[in-house]
Amino acid sequence: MAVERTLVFLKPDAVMRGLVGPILNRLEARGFTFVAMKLLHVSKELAEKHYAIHKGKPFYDGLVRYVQSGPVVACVLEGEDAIAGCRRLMGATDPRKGAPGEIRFDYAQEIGRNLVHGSDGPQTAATEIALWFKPDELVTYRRAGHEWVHEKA
Ligand code: D4T
Repeated sequence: MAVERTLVFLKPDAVMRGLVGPILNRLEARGFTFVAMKLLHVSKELAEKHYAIHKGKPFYDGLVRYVQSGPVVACVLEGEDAIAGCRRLMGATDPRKGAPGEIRFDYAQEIGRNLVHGSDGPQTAATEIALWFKPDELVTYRRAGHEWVHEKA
């Protein structure tokens, strides 16, 4: 299984509702490593670039407004199968269609307020990491206890 990096950001509802700690804890507790993290207001330009694939869809304008409606916490996480692994922790895009144990099901109720974003593939992850972070904002290190998460460390 490949070691991957993925772009995760906690949307304004996560920050405004005081859910940053609980959500980041789910990702951290599974054993993924934070390679970068920052709190920011998303500019219109960043919002439009990030969601360019959805331009023209009925939910696009609301989505671009939502992501700019308060601070977000953006992170890069690293680990084996981190892209799919983080998305599985987040759960169904529509919280109502998820299941208990998924971040979005446990803490959210609506697709337009679904708390968290995670890259959906290796190419998207590379593009999104480059869009959100400068290379010198990425910090490489090995978490203590790596061998207690990975048998072949
Ligand atoms: P993100 O990109 O936020 O991690 O979500 P997903 O990867 O799980 O889902 P997506 O790209 O299909 O949707 C992006 C974003 O748009 C919102 N959305 C989506 C919405 O508000 N209404 C909708 O009908 C859809 C399909 C939620 C996530």
